[in-house]
Amino acid sequence: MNDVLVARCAGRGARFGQMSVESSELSTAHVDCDAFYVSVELNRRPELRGLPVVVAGSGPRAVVTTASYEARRFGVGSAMPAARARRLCPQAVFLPPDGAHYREVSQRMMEIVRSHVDRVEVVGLDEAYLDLSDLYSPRAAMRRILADVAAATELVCSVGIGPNKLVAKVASDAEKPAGFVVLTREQACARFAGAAPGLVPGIGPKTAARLDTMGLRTLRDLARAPEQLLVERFGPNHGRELRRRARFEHDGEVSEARKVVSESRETTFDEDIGDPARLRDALREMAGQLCASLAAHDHHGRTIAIKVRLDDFSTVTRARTMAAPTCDAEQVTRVALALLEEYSPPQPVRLLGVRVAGLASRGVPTGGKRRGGDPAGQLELPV
Ligand code: TTP
Ligand code: MG
Repeated sequence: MNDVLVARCAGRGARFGQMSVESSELSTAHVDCDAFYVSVELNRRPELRGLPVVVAGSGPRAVVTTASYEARRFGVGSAMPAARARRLCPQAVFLPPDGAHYREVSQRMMEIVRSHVDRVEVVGLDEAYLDLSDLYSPRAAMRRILADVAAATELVCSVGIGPNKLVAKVASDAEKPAGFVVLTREQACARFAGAAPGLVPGIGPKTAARLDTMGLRTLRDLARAPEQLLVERFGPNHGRELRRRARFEHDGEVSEARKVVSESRETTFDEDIGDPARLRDALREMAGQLCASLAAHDHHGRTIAIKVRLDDFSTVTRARTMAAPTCDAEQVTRVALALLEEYSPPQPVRLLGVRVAGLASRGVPTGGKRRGGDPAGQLELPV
């Protein structure tokens, strides 16, 4: 306990005049560690500080989990094949991932956050939403939390504070590393008006591409688009939701445990594919990306499924349930390939997808999605 906690005001509003305005406008924070895996590694290998450091597996299909900001300057980034990262930055120090250790550090971090704030929604190993609405001074509380996290774990985090989760999420990403960005909804609209719609979680690349063809290239364009137009193109729910998101309107609560049911990746090919080898390659790649994302969220699922849409649009799914939950790329790939072989598509394939369902997390509650939306895939509950 500390003085921020002690300073909570029960009947917020009446007594604290100015404070009540601040509290109601700044009810939500999003906190996300900077270069999480790398930062954890550097804490036990301080001699590597300041160097380009990449955490990646070692097999031929290994991908980068994360890169230090020094390595990012060379263009190295998450989910990139490790071989490409080595070409871009040969001088980087490559370290193998140590998931168990990252989970342990994550738990320590979240315990500290929870010691300050009652309602915390953990949405990944290194990120969480915090309900600040009971706090006397949200900014001071967040500074204190950051200091306590740094003291206990040596981790540096970026923070966004706003009136809802959407503003908080985008704000925390806006000035990484060590960002501390506080925005009202109106300020968020103004600040990100010129950004592409895909900046906002929940607007994925396919939607962004469709918006682009409609001439809606910025959040400002989207926020000002006639609702009727969006409803016609995207249907009533999605159409209205897009416009709301572009206006940074969001009423999702910070909830302590949300159930994310499944996560998937799927691709519609530019041309239908009949060649089994090409289908296998595509499936391998998607399974790798999916598992990287599952691992990043500490999500493990028992059911592995594939989806195949043929050239006549008929669609089949095939699934298999494992004895234990997994996010292991090798296992998911092996099962997905076996399911594909068993089905053996009788016609050229238009769309291929892979899904891991029955998700749960080890150590931290299940939660939401990655920054900037869920780039290639579908996560069942957005933000
Ligand atoms: P992020 O918070 O997305 O990334 P980061 O913490 O490395 O960098 P920053 O927030 O400063 O931009 O993800 C948290 C961890 O999840 C990351 O350190 C490694 C893991 N991860 C993967 O394993 N694969 C991925 O594709 C991504 C994006 C992250
Ligand atoms: Mg992070």
